Amino acid sequence: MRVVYTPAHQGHDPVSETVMGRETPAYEVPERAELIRAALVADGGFELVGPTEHGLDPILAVHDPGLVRFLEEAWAQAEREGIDRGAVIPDTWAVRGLAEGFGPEGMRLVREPVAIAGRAGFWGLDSSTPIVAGTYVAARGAVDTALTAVDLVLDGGESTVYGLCRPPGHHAARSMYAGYCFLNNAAIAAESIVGRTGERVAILDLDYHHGNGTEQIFWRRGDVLYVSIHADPDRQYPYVLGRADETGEGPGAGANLNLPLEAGVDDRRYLEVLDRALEAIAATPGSIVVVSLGFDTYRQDPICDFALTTAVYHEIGRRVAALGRRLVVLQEGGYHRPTLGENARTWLRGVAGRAGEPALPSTT
Ligand code: SP5
Ligand code: ZN
Repeated sequence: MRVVYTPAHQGHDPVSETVMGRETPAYEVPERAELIRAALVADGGFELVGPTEHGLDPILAVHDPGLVRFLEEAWAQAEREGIDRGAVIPDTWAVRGLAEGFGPEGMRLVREPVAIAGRAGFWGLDSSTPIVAGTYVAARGAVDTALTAVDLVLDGGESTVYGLCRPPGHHAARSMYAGYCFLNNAAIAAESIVGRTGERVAILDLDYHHGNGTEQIFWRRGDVLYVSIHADPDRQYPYVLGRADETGEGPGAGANLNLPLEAGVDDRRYLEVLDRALEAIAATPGSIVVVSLGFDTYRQDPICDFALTTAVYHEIGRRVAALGRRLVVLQEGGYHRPTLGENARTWLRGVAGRAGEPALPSTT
């Protein structure tokens, strides 16, 4: 199986993030992708390839040019302003209440601030998504990784390709970075597949958190089905979206399926809900599924509360592959570093067992 990987992610190396006002060591760190890469290389059944550059057009098909310009400029501006720490983390956000009461003028008055602290709070959602010197180059590398995985599936005849994207993407909305995500790799990949094939595409989001960015980007779109299994936002990030009654609007009505879950979800419960998600996908036309894959559903994840085991990832991969569709699998979250490599390897081995999939050399 082909794995798309680039060392460009290493430049996004935040030391800390701010959680409820407290500075804590960053969870989303370069070691994550390196551990996954090492586990797949050691397995012997995976072939690493570098991404090709796809430029800005596929990004601007999904994101506001203002967000992209901000991400590109942020670090240099922070340095010019003499920021005395290694990361941009805002403390003032452009929240809903600012524009309230001005009438239709409101959103024109609330314009992009000038200072870096203000700009970061205007484009960002939260205090746990630091921007550092290498963030923009890393985020662009993750998008190229996703788009190269798409190329290998559409033009390269591969039935499954894994894009080892880092930073992750599913919290990034059209004009907002959030939740360790800057550009929405899965949304950009799905949009590109729709544009190139004219087919409907399904996105299956298996990260522990709801992919609010992906949901928003395709909310009014009937050609992209978004299906997500995640922690109930009543108790977990992103708190404001991810409820079961969010089903899409306009042409997208019925093309959004949220499956929010309680704490403590175990293997059995998860597989039961996964089957519902897979039924929804099977009922929708199309031959390609983009998987937003997170391992923060693992029982020992430091910031999450599901109880999945390593073994179930093989079964999840197997059931997703049993859809019989081509798969563009893109890495999202997962923060328990000691098991990250093995969990990813196990999931992808679950896929690789299917009929028609080129067999991987067996492990001894
Ligand atoms: C891609 C992805 O998985 N992003 C997740 C972003 C979560 N950010 C919020 C961090 C808040 C952590 N709360 C910690 C609670 C520990 N008990
Ligand atoms: Zn997550």
